[in-house]
Amino acid sequence: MFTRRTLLAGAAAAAAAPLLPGRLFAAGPEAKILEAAAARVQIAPEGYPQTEIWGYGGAVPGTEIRARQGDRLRRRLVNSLEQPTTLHWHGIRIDNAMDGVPGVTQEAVPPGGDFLYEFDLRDAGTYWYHSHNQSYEQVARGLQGALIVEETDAPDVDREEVLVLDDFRLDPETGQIAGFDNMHDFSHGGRLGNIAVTNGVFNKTLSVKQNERLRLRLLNTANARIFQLQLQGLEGWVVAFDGMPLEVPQPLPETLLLAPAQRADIIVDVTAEDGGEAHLIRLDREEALSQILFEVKGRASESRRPAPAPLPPNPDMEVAGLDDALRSTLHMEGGAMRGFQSAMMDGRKVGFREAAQSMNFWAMNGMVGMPDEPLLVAERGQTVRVVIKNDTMFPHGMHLHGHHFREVLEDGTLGPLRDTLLMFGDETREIAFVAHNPGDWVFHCHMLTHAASGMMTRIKVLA
Ligand SMILES: [Cu+2]
Repeated sequence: MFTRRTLLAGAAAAAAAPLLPGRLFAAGPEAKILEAAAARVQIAPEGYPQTEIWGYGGAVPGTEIRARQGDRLRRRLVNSLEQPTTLHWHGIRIDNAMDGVPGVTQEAVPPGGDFLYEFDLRDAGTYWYHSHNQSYEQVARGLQGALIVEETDAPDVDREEVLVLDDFRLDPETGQIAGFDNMHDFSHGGRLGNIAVTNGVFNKTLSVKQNERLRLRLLNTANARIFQLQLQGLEGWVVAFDGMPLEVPQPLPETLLLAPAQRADIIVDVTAEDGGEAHLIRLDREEALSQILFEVKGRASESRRPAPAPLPPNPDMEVAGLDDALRSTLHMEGGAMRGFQSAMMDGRKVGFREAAQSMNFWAMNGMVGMPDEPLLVAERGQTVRVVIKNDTMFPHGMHLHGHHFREVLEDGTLGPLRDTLLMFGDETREIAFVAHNPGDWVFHCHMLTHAASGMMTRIKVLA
Protein backbone atom coordinates (compact mmCIF):
# COMPACT_ATOMS: atom_id res chain seq x y z
CA MET A 1 0.00 0.00 0.00
CA PHE A 2 1.24 3.46 -0.78
CA THR A 3 0.95 5.86 2.08
CA ARG A 4 0.07 9.44 1.45
CA ARG A 5 3.64 10.37 2.28
CA THR A 6 5.31 8.14 -0.30
CA LEU A 7 2.83 9.29 -2.91
CA LEU A 8 3.73 12.89 -2.22
CA ALA A 9 7.44 12.13 -2.27
CA GLY A 10 7.01 10.26 -5.56
CA ALA A 11 5.05 13.12 -7.09
CA ALA A 12 7.64 15.65 -5.97
CA ALA A 13 10.47 13.58 -7.40
CA ALA A 14 8.65 13.12 -10.69
CA ALA A 15 7.96 16.83 -10.98
CA ALA A 16 11.53 17.73 -10.15
CA ALA A 17 13.22 15.07 -12.27
CA PRO A 18 13.43 16.92 -15.60
CA LEU A 19 15.24 19.79 -13.91
CA LEU A 20 18.02 17.66 -12.43
CA PRO A 21 21.00 15.79 -13.83
CA GLY A 22 19.68 12.27 -13.36
CA ARG A 23 22.69 10.49 -11.89
CA LEU A 24 23.39 13.11 -9.28
CA PHE A 25 20.14 12.40 -7.47
CA ALA A 26 19.86 8.65 -7.85
CA ALA A 27 17.89 6.60 -5.32
CA GLY A 28 19.33 5.88 -1.89
CA PRO A 29 20.78 8.14 0.76
CA GLU A 30 22.77 10.79 -1.05
CA ALA A 31 26.53 10.74 -0.50
CA LYS A 32 28.25 13.80 0.83
CA ILE A 33 29.80 15.87 -1.91
CA LEU A 34 33.50 16.47 -2.21
CA GLU A 35 33.91 19.27 -4.70
CA ALA A 36 37.24 19.86 -6.42
CA ALA A 37 37.38 23.54 -7.24
CA ALA A 38 39.61 26.60 -7.32
CA ALA A 39 39.68 28.73 -4.18
CA ARG A 40 41.80 31.50 -2.67
CA VAL A 41 43.53 30.91 0.66
CA GLN A 42 46.29 32.47 2.74
CA ILE A 43 49.33 30.20 2.51
CA ALA A 44 52.14 32.73 2.71
CA PRO A 45 52.37 34.79 5.93
CA GLU A 46 50.08 37.77 6.48
CA GLY A 47 51.08 40.66 4.26
CA TYR A 48 51.63 38.42 1.24
CA PRO A 49 48.83 37.99 -1.29
CA GLN A 50 46.40 35.11 -1.07
CA THR A 51 47.13 32.09 -3.27
CA GLU A 52 44.78 30.52 -5.75
CA ILE A 53 44.68 26.79 -5.06
CA TRP A 54 42.68 23.84 -6.31
CA GLY A 55 41.18 22.17 -3.29
CA TYR A 56 38.44 20.01 -1.88
CA GLY A 57 35.89 22.05 -0.01
CA GLY A 58 37.70 25.32 -0.76
CA ALA A 59 40.71 24.60 1.45
CA VAL A 60 44.15 23.04 1.49
CA PRO A 61 44.44 20.50 2.91
CA GLY A 62 40.89 19.64 1.85
CA THR A 63 38.00 18.86 4.15
CA GLU A 64 39.17 16.32 6.73
CA ILE A 65 37.28 13.07 6.36
CA ARG A 66 36.83 11.22 9.63
CA ALA A 67 35.11 7.87 10.02
CA ARG A 68 35.10 4.83 12.29
CA GLN A 69 36.71 1.53 11.46
CA GLY A 70 34.07 -0.67 9.83
CA ASP A 71 32.12 2.26 8.39
CA ARG A 72 31.22 2.47 4.74
CA LEU A 73 32.50 5.71 3.24
CA ARG A 74 30.52 7.41 0.47
CA ARG A 75 31.67 10.58 -1.20
CA ARG A 76 30.59 12.03 -4.51
CA LEU A 77 33.45 13.76 -6.27
CA VAL A 78 32.15 16.76 -8.18
CA ASN A 79 34.68 18.13 -10.63
CA SER A 80 34.47 21.92 -10.84
CA LEU A 81 37.99 22.17 -12.25
CA GLU A 82 38.93 22.82 -15.86
CA GLN A 83 40.91 19.55 -15.98
CA PRO A 84 39.70 15.95 -15.63
CA THR A 85 40.39 14.53 -12.18
CA THR A 86 39.94 11.48 -9.93
CA LEU A 87 40.20 10.62 -6.25
CA HIS A 88 42.67 8.09 -4.90
CA TRP A 89 42.29 6.90 -1.30
CA HIS A 90 45.90 6.44 -0.30
CA GLY A 91 46.62 3.42 1.89
CA ILE A 92 43.07 2.10 1.94
CA ARG A 93 42.70 -1.58 1.12
CA ILE A 94 39.89 -0.69 -1.24
CA ASP A 95 37.80 -2.30 -3.98
CA ASN A 96 39.82 -1.90 -7.15
CA ALA A 97 37.03 -0.01 -8.93
CA MET A 98 37.21 2.70 -6.26
CA ASP A 99 40.99 3.20 -6.43
CA GLY A 100 40.78 6.29 -8.61
CA VAL A 101 43.52 5.61 -11.15
CA PRO A 102 42.56 6.97 -14.59
CA GLY A 103 43.07 4.51 -17.41
CA VAL A 104 43.40 1.62 -14.96
CA THR A 105 40.39 1.58 -12.63
CA GLN A 106 38.18 4.30 -14.11
CA GLU A 107 38.01 7.06 -16.67
CA ALA A 108 39.01 10.45 -15.32
CA VAL A 109 36.01 12.56 -14.32
CA PRO A 110 35.65 15.38 -16.87
CA PRO A 111 35.09 19.01 -15.91
CA GLY A 112 31.48 19.30 -14.76
CA GLY A 113 31.24 15.56 -14.14
CA ASP A 114 30.94 13.57 -10.95
CA PHE A 115 31.76 10.11 -9.60
CA LEU A 116 30.50 8.23 -6.56
CA TYR A 117 33.21 6.62 -4.44
CA GLU A 118 31.87 4.07 -1.99
CA PHE A 119 33.83 1.52 0.01
CA ASP A 120 34.27 -0.16 3.39
CA LEU A 121 36.92 0.99 5.83
CA ARG A 122 38.40 -2.27 7.09
CA ASP A 123 41.41 -0.63 8.68
CA ALA A 124 41.79 2.07 11.28
CA GLY A 125 44.60 4.54 10.79
CA THR A 126 45.92 7.72 9.23
CA TYR A 127 45.28 7.85 5.50
CA TRP A 128 44.76 10.53 2.90
CA TYR A 129 42.98 11.20 -0.32
CA HIS A 130 44.27 13.03 -3.36
CA SER A 131 43.90 13.48 -7.07
CA HIS A 132 45.49 10.75 -9.17
CA ASN A 133 45.20 12.57 -12.50
CA GLN A 134 47.94 14.97 -13.60
CA SER A 135 48.86 14.58 -9.95
CA TYR A 136 52.24 16.33 -10.12
CA GLU A 137 50.18 19.45 -10.78
CA GLN A 138 46.84 18.73 -9.12
CA VAL A 139 48.25 17.55 -5.77
CA ALA A 140 50.75 20.43 -5.79
CA ARG A 141 47.90 22.86 -6.31
CA GLY A 142 46.14 21.46 -3.23
CA LEU A 143 43.94 18.51 -4.23
CA GLN A 144 44.62 16.43 -1.12
CA GLY A 145 43.24 15.92 2.37
CA ALA A 146 43.46 13.69 5.43
CA LEU A 147 41.31 10.60 5.82
CA ILE A 148 41.24 9.51 9.46
CA VAL A 149 39.75 6.15 10.39
CA GLU A 150 39.32 5.95 14.15
CA GLU A 151 39.95 2.80 16.15
CA THR A 152 37.02 1.34 18.07
CA ASP A 153 39.27 1.45 21.13
CA ALA A 154 41.03 4.79 20.98
CA PRO A 155 44.45 5.09 22.64
CA ASP A 156 44.73 6.81 26.00
CA VAL A 157 45.89 10.30 25.07
CA ASP A 158 44.78 13.77 26.17
CA ARG A 159 44.15 14.91 22.61
CA GLU A 160 45.11 14.36 19.03
CA GLU A 161 46.25 16.62 16.21
CA VAL A 162 46.22 15.85 12.49
CA LEU A 163 49.29 17.56 11.03
CA VAL A 164 49.51 17.65 7.26
CA LEU A 165 53.06 18.60 6.27
CA ASP A 166 53.47 20.03 2.81
CA ASP A 167 55.32 22.57 0.75
CA PHE A 168 54.34 24.98 -1.98
CA ARG A 169 56.36 26.73 -4.64
CA LEU A 170 55.05 30.26 -4.65
CA ASP A 171 56.09 33.31 -6.61
CA PRO A 172 57.16 35.63 -3.77
CA GLU A 173 55.79 38.69 -5.60
CA THR A 174 52.35 37.45 -6.54
CA GLY A 175 51.90 34.66 -3.99
CA GLN A 176 50.72 32.37 -6.79
CA ILE A 177 51.74 28.76 -7.38
CA ALA A 178 54.66 28.59 -9.79
CA GLY A 179 54.35 26.73 -13.10
CA PHE A 180 54.85 23.07 -13.86
CA ASP A 181 57.06 23.04 -16.95
CA ASN A 182 60.36 22.91 -15.08
CA MET A 183 62.51 20.16 -16.59
CA HIS A 184 64.71 20.07 -13.50
CA ASP A 185 61.73 18.97 -11.38
CA PHE A 186 61.16 15.95 -13.60
CA SER A 187 64.77 14.88 -14.04
CA HIS A 188 66.17 15.46 -10.53
CA GLY A 189 64.71 15.00 -7.03
CA GLY A 190 61.24 16.27 -7.89
CA ARG A 191 59.30 19.48 -7.36
CA LEU A 192 60.34 21.05 -4.07
CA GLY A 193 58.47 24.03 -2.69
CA ASN A 194 59.93 27.22 -1.30
CA ILE A 195 57.55 27.45 1.65
CA ALA A 196 56.87 24.56 4.03
CA VAL A 197 53.48 24.52 5.72
CA THR A 198 51.47 22.57 8.27
CA ASN A 199 47.74 22.22 7.58
CA GLY A 200 48.20 24.85 4.88
CA VAL A 201 49.68 27.40 7.26
CA PHE A 202 53.21 28.74 7.48
CA ASN A 203 54.66 28.69 11.03
CA LYS A 204 51.88 26.71 12.65
CA THR A 205 51.48 27.24 16.42
CA LEU A 206 49.66 25.02 18.91
CA SER A 207 49.03 25.42 22.63
CA VAL A 208 49.87 22.50 24.90
CA LYS A 209 50.37 21.74 28.58
CA GLN A 210 53.39 20.30 30.32
CA ASN A 211 53.07 16.51 30.60
CA GLU A 212 50.18 16.49 28.19
CA ARG A 213 50.06 13.35 26.06
CA LEU A 214 49.36 13.99 22.38
CA ARG A 215 48.73 11.75 19.46
CA LEU A 216 50.20 13.46 16.43
CA ARG A 217 49.09 12.13 13.08
CA LEU A 218 51.84 13.27 10.72
CA LEU A 219 51.22 13.15 6.98
CA ASN A 220 53.56 14.18 4.20
CA THR A 221 51.49 15.36 1.24
CA ALA A 222 54.33 17.16 -0.53
CA ASN A 223 55.21 16.31 -4.12
CA ALA A 224 58.84 15.49 -3.42
CA ARG A 225 60.06 16.82 -0.07
CA ILE A 226 61.37 14.23 2.36
CA PHE A 227 60.60 15.71 5.77
CA GLN A 228 63.43 15.13 8.25
CA LEU A 229 61.82 15.66 11.62
CA GLN A 230 63.13 16.06 15.13
CA LEU A 231 61.46 16.92 18.41
CA GLN A 232 62.44 19.45 21.03
CA GLY A 233 60.56 19.55 24.35
CA LEU A 234 58.54 16.51 23.28
CA GLU A 235 59.39 12.84 23.82
CA GLY A 236 57.59 9.79 22.68
CA TRP A 237 56.99 6.81 20.48
CA VAL A 238 56.03 5.88 16.96
CA VAL A 239 52.85 3.83 17.18
CA ALA A 240 51.99 3.45 13.48
CA PHE A 241 53.48 3.92 10.02
CA ASP A 242 51.32 4.50 6.95
CA GLY A 243 48.20 3.84 9.01
CA MET A 244 49.28 0.43 10.29
CA PRO A 245 50.03 -0.04 14.01
CA LEU A 246 53.44 -1.27 15.13
CA GLU A 247 53.28 -4.41 17.23
CA VAL A 248 55.31 -2.54 19.87
CA PRO A 249 55.51 1.26 20.05
CA GLN A 250 59.06 2.34 19.16
CA PRO A 251 60.86 5.22 20.87
CA LEU A 252 61.14 8.02 18.34
CA PRO A 253 64.42 7.96 16.44
CA GLU A 254 66.55 11.08 16.64
CA THR A 255 65.46 11.95 13.11
CA LEU A 256 62.19 10.68 11.72
CA LEU A 257 62.10 10.56 7.90
CA LEU A 258 58.77 11.01 6.21
CA ALA A 259 58.83 10.54 2.44
CA PRO A 260 56.09 11.96 0.23
CA ALA A 261 52.83 10.10 0.95
CA GLN A 262 54.14 8.47 4.12
CA ARG A 263 52.47 8.90 7.51
CA ALA A 264 53.57 8.34 11.08
CA ASP A 265 51.36 8.29 14.13
CA ILE A 266 53.39 9.33 17.14
CA ILE A 267 52.38 9.60 20.77
CA VAL A 268 54.38 12.27 22.56
CA ASP A 269 54.51 13.76 26.03
CA VAL A 270 55.22 17.44 26.46
CA THR A 271 58.42 17.57 28.52
CA ALA A 272 59.06 21.31 28.09
CA GLU A 273 58.36 23.41 31.17
CA ASP A 274 55.18 25.38 31.74
CA GLY A 275 55.78 28.77 30.07
CA GLY A 276 58.32 27.32 27.66
CA GLU A 277 58.29 26.09 24.08
CA ALA A 278 58.45 22.80 22.27
CA HIS A 279 59.01 22.28 18.55
CA LEU A 280 58.56 19.89 15.73
CA ILE A 281 61.80 20.63 13.92
CA ARG A 282 62.41 20.25 10.22
CA LEU A 283 65.97 19.80 9.09
CA ASP A 284 66.58 21.57 5.80
CA ARG A 285 70.10 21.16 4.47
CA GLU A 286 72.19 22.18 7.49
CA GLU A 287 69.49 24.19 9.22
CA ALA A 288 67.06 23.21 11.97
CA LEU A 289 63.79 25.08 11.43
CA SER A 290 60.65 25.12 13.55
CA GLN A 291 57.90 23.46 11.53
CA ILE A 292 55.45 23.68 14.44
CA LEU A 293 55.74 25.72 17.63
CA PHE A 294 54.06 24.31 20.72
CA GLU A 295 53.52 26.98 23.36
CA VAL A 296 53.43 25.36 26.79
CA LYS A 297 50.79 26.90 29.05
CA GLY A 298 49.89 25.13 32.26
CA ARG A 299 50.39 21.55 33.39
CA ALA A 300 48.28 18.54 32.48
CA SER A 301 49.57 16.31 35.27
CA GLU A 302 52.28 16.15 37.90
CA SER A 303 54.42 13.53 36.24
CA ARG A 304 55.00 11.61 33.05
CA ARG A 305 53.23 8.40 32.25
CA PRO A 306 54.55 4.98 31.18
CA ALA A 307 54.91 4.04 27.52
CA PRO A 308 51.63 3.75 25.61
CA ALA A 309 50.04 0.43 24.71
CA PRO A 310 50.17 -0.60 21.05
CA LEU A 311 47.26 0.41 18.86
CA PRO A 312 44.91 -2.49 18.09
CA PRO A 313 46.13 -4.33 14.97
CA ASN A 314 44.17 -4.21 11.73
CA PRO A 315 42.70 -7.51 10.49
CA ASP A 316 44.45 -10.07 8.25
CA MET A 317 47.80 -8.38 7.91
CA GLU A 318 50.06 -11.39 8.32
CA VAL A 319 52.78 -11.82 5.69
CA ALA A 320 53.66 -15.53 5.72
CA GLY A 321 54.96 -18.02 3.17
CA LEU A 322 58.06 -16.07 2.20
CA ASP A 323 59.93 -19.17 1.06
CA ASP A 324 57.26 -20.11 -1.47
CA ALA A 325 56.58 -16.57 -2.63
CA LEU A 326 56.16 -15.39 -6.19
CA ARG A 327 59.32 -13.38 -6.86
CA SER A 328 59.87 -10.37 -9.04
CA THR A 329 62.44 -7.62 -9.55
CA LEU A 330 61.93 -3.95 -10.27
CA HIS A 331 64.93 -2.19 -11.73
CA MET A 332 64.77 1.60 -11.56
CA GLU A 333 66.93 3.66 -13.90
CA GLY A 334 67.20 7.15 -15.25
CA GLY A 335 67.25 10.69 -14.04
CA ALA A 336 69.85 13.37 -14.32
CA MET A 337 73.55 12.54 -14.21
CA ARG A 338 73.05 8.87 -15.08
CA GLY A 339 70.09 8.36 -17.41
CA PHE A 340 69.59 4.99 -19.10
CA GLN A 341 71.06 3.34 -22.19
CA SER A 342 67.74 2.59 -23.80
CA ALA A 343 64.18 1.83 -22.84
CA MET A 344 60.80 1.11 -24.42
CA MET A 345 58.54 4.12 -24.74
CA ASP A 346 55.23 4.14 -26.62
CA GLY A 347 56.06 0.80 -28.17
CA ARG A 348 59.56 1.54 -29.45
CA LYS A 349 63.10 1.63 -28.20
CA VAL A 350 64.45 5.07 -27.34
CA GLY A 351 67.62 6.48 -25.85
CA PHE A 352 67.69 8.76 -22.84
CA ARG A 353 68.07 11.95 -24.86
CA GLU A 354 65.10 11.14 -27.04
CA ALA A 355 62.96 10.26 -24.01
CA ALA A 356 64.00 13.49 -22.33
CA GLN A 357 62.64 15.50 -25.27
CA SER A 358 59.14 14.47 -24.22
CA MET A 359 59.90 15.10 -20.52
CA ASN A 360 60.43 11.40 -19.75
CA PHE A 361 63.48 10.66 -17.63
CA TRP A 362 62.88 7.38 -15.80
CA ALA A 363 62.44 3.73 -16.64
CA MET A 364 61.45 0.68 -14.64
CA ASN A 365 62.44 -2.73 -16.03
CA GLY A 366 63.32 -1.00 -19.28
CA MET A 367 59.90 0.62 -19.72
CA VAL A 368 59.15 4.32 -19.61
CA GLY A 369 55.69 4.76 -18.07
CA MET A 370 52.88 2.26 -17.68
CA PRO A 371 53.76 -1.01 -19.41
CA ASP A 372 51.25 -3.05 -21.40
CA GLU A 373 51.98 -6.07 -19.23
CA PRO A 374 51.88 -5.97 -15.43
CA LEU A 375 55.09 -6.37 -13.45
CA LEU A 376 53.61 -9.57 -12.02
CA VAL A 377 50.38 -11.53 -11.94
CA ALA A 378 49.56 -13.08 -8.57
CA GLU A 379 46.92 -15.52 -7.50
CA ARG A 380 44.64 -14.13 -4.87
CA GLY A 381 46.19 -14.83 -1.48
CA GLN A 382 49.63 -15.54 -2.91
CA THR A 383 52.66 -14.13 -1.11
CA VAL A 384 54.77 -11.92 -3.35
CA ARG A 385 58.34 -10.67 -2.99
CA VAL A 386 59.70 -7.84 -5.08
CA VAL A 387 63.35 -6.81 -5.08
CA ILE A 388 63.58 -3.11 -5.88
CA LYS A 389 66.88 -1.92 -7.27
CA ASN A 390 67.30 1.84 -7.36
CA ASP A 391 69.98 2.34 -9.97
CA THR A 392 69.58 6.13 -9.94
CA MET A 393 71.20 8.99 -8.04
CA PHE A 394 67.94 10.03 -6.38
CA PRO A 395 65.62 8.96 -3.59
CA HIS A 396 62.23 7.56 -4.54
CA GLY A 397 59.14 6.79 -2.50
CA MET A 398 57.63 3.65 -3.98
CA HIS A 399 53.90 3.29 -3.35
CA LEU A 400 51.87 0.14 -3.94
CA HIS A 401 48.11 0.56 -4.21
CA GLY A 402 45.54 -1.64 -2.48
CA HIS A 403 48.02 -3.48 -0.23
CA HIS A 404 50.45 -2.90 2.58
CA PHE A 405 53.82 -4.62 2.44
CA ARG A 406 56.68 -5.34 4.79
CA GLU A 407 60.31 -4.84 3.94
CA VAL A 408 62.40 -8.02 3.98
CA LEU A 409 65.42 -6.84 5.95
CA GLU A 410 68.97 -8.06 5.41
CA ASP A 411 68.81 -10.41 8.38
CA GLY A 412 65.64 -11.98 6.98
CA THR A 413 63.28 -10.36 9.47
CA LEU A 414 60.39 -8.19 8.36
CA GLY A 415 60.03 -4.45 8.77
CA PRO A 416 56.83 -2.63 9.68
CA LEU A 417 53.78 -2.63 7.43
CA ARG A 418 53.93 0.25 4.98
CA ASP A 419 52.33 1.39 1.75
CA THR A 420 55.21 3.64 0.66
CA LEU A 421 58.91 2.74 0.80
CA LEU A 422 61.60 5.41 0.86
CA MET A 423 64.65 4.34 -1.11
CA PHE A 424 67.85 6.29 -1.52
CA GLY A 425 70.10 6.31 -4.55
CA ASP A 426 71.85 3.01 -5.34
CA GLU A 427 69.90 1.11 -2.70
CA THR A 428 68.48 -2.33 -3.26
CA ARG A 429 65.62 -3.33 -0.99
CA GLU A 430 62.99 -6.05 -0.96
CA ILE A 431 59.32 -5.98 -0.04
CA ALA A 432 56.86 -8.78 0.65
CA PHE A 433 53.10 -8.76 0.78
CA VAL A 434 50.10 -11.00 0.44
CA ALA A 435 48.23 -10.29 -2.78
CA HIS A 436 44.86 -10.41 -1.09
CA ASN A 437 43.06 -7.77 -3.13
CA PRO A 438 41.95 -8.62 -6.69
CA GLY A 439 42.46 -6.10 -9.45
CA ASP A 440 45.02 -3.97 -11.25
CA TRP A 441 47.11 -2.02 -8.75
CA VAL A 442 49.58 0.62 -9.75
CA PHE A 443 53.01 0.65 -8.20
CA HIS A 444 54.81 3.95 -8.68
CA CYS A 445 57.13 6.54 -7.30
CA HIS A 446 55.31 9.11 -5.15
CA MET A 447 57.71 11.85 -6.12
CA LEU A 448 54.96 12.95 -8.44
CA THR A 449 57.07 14.40 -11.23
CA HIS A 450 58.89 11.04 -11.34
CA ALA A 451 55.60 9.17 -11.66
CA ALA A 452 54.67 11.49 -14.53
CA SER A 453 57.97 10.97 -16.33
CA GLY A 454 58.33 7.22 -16.33
CA MET A 455 58.16 5.67 -12.85
CA MET A 456 54.86 3.86 -13.11
CA THR A 457 54.03 0.17 -13.33
CA ARG A 458 51.32 -2.11 -12.02
CA ILE A 459 50.66 -5.52 -10.59
CA LYS A 460 47.68 -7.75 -11.21
CA VAL A 461 45.94 -9.87 -8.60
CA LEU A 462 43.57 -12.47 -10.04
CA ALA A 463 40.05 -12.74 -8.66
CU1 LIG B 1 61.02 8.91 -7.72
